[in-house]
Amino acid sequence: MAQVDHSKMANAIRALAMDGVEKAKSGHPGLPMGAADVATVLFTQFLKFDAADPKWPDRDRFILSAGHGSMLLYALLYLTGNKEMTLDQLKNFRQLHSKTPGHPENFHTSGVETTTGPLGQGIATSVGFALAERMLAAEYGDIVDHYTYVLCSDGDLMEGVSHEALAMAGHLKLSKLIFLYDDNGISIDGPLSLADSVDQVARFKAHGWNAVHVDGHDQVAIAAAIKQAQASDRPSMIACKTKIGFGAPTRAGTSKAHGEPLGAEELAGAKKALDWNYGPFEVPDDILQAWRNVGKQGASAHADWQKRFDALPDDKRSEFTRRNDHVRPTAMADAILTLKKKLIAEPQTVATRKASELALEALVQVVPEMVIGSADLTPSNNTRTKGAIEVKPGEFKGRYIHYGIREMGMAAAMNGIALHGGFIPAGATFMCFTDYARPAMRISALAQIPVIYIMTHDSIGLGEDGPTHQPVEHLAAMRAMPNMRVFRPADTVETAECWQLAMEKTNGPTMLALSRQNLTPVRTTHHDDNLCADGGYELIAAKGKAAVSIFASGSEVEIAVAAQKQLADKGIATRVVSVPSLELLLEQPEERQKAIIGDAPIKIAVEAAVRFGWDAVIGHDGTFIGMKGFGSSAPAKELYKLFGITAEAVVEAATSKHNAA
Ligand SMILES: Cc1ncc(C[n+]2csc(CCOP(=O)(O)OP(=O)(O)O)c2C)c(N)n1
Ligand SMILES: [Mg+2]
Repeated sequence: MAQVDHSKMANAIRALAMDGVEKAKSGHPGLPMGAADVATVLFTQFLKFDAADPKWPDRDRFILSAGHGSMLLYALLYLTGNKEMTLDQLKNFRQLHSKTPGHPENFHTSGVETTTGPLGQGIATSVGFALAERMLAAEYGDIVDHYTYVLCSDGDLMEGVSHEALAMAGHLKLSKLIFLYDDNGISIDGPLSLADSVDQVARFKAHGWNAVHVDGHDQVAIAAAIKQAQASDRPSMIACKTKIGFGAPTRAGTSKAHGEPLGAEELAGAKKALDWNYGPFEVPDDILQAWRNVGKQGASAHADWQKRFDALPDDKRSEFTRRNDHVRPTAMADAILTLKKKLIAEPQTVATRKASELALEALVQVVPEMVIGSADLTPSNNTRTKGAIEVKPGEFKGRYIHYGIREMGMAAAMNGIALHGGFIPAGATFMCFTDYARPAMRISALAQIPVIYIMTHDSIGLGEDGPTHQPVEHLAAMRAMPNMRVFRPADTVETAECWQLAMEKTNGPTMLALSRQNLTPVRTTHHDDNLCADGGYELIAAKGKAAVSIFASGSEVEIAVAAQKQLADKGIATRVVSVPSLELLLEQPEERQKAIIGDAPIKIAVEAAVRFGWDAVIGHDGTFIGMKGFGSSAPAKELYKLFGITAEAVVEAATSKHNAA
């Protein structure tokens, strides 16, 4: 078979990217044109993959961190023969229902490893991919042995999260992580010199990486650098000096090439300069065939792998598959049930962060794929189970991760760990610092990644650390995020139930909002059913027809319970509805919601947070007892008094409304 020249293969990417963006009348031709040589070297000479099976567990991962360059990835998927990525898909770039959205989406397009677009996310997520690979290899040996390659841009490296990602990867010695940096010196506003003068190679080296410069259009130099990177005992960064929009006669090397169609004249000029004499979306047979062969190159490695995999003992093989497919162990439900019975038999007045630790102790016994960690708040988050072993630099047998004070880096790494497959990541910090983790939490939600966020110190109830640490708007903010499940359990039993629901949600993330302060058990009788599963349930029924319904979550449920007793003593029929997940309750079918919310004329919600969202349950005319502004520094009990979040306040509100009726 005749060899096809490297430059022709690279130009096929350039041409498809130009044509795709032109037809869509929007998109980013500059990166695919500039990085085409780098991508061609990587895909033709190094990337281990089999286009016939984009989900082969031991494939090398390729992450396009600079998601705006999506046409590069789509062109590669098409050229190498990914079945779903037809030429029609390229022609429908950025159109409704196409497999070629503006930025790559893993849950939508086969062959896309993670959702990118917000700069910095891809590189931070890649740390989790590379870490998961090493951790899984530590368990399964040579059936897990692949690289994680990342194509990143100036923007990726300017984003703050890049610092967290680099530091983590360098510290852990993730030697199979290789960054190809599209070092084109251009961003949207113009030359990088407008806003940046970092020596990236020196910076990576300072983080413990192996880092070099190469000419990003010299295929031999690129290949040599990748070879060297593969052999390194540290993660590697290859700064590939490229020209953005390579080939475009007037726009190459300028920000004009970054994010708009070239236009007919410039496009024709580029094709001429590249000696590409073909019509829109046309790739000559010999070039296409050469690319298709690249897509098949990995088939023999895949077959070898399959043999090794098939030779594993049955139980090891089925366990690998179960974990890879995000199927939860059958023993999990029983473990939670046993724990619930024990918690009823021996009630404990503890903080829900402690209750979460009890649930974790039970879960880690039966769910070996749990990877737990904290952003340097291990003793406060109660995340470390007995006998947990930490992951150390170059040593990946442990399952506890000290993420350092890197909330967004942690969240993004967890996305990568979950997307890689084989693990369920759960990570913790103070709930107030969801603000720091939020951009990656949003990717978890959008990209349907099963990550569990353990967020402790969930209100003014944390007390003395004061308003900088006391979340007030964070519950509302997280509830507003589509596909982010928020649970705020009220006691040990609810915490166990919410943990079970978090573990069972495999199409998106869960956040557990947990108290610092001790809470009185509100669940005193055992139920086999998971009462938190509908988001809310009647905890205490009214004697007779209810005049008052009190709704509460987490630490305020005990306040609702105390108020109910006082109101009942006054002869005002009152019920309590515990609402561990407001948004899950509001997702129930209308009839179910009605049954849970009930029709008591007086509705009161109690939550040590802002009202936002609660009107859907209590109505505009409902009473909300909670926070209107930031908290304060003092012991928790005094703060609850100061802000009027007390049983007495609930009783007074209910009584005055009842008397006025
Ligand atoms: C977090 C974030 N901020 C802003 C943007 C908008 N944006 C898209 S690309 C880009 C910068 C382009 O520069 P570079 O990353 O070097 O890409 P190149 O132009 O070289 O392809 C910006 C600001 C974004 N996608 N993500
Ligand atoms: Mg750039």
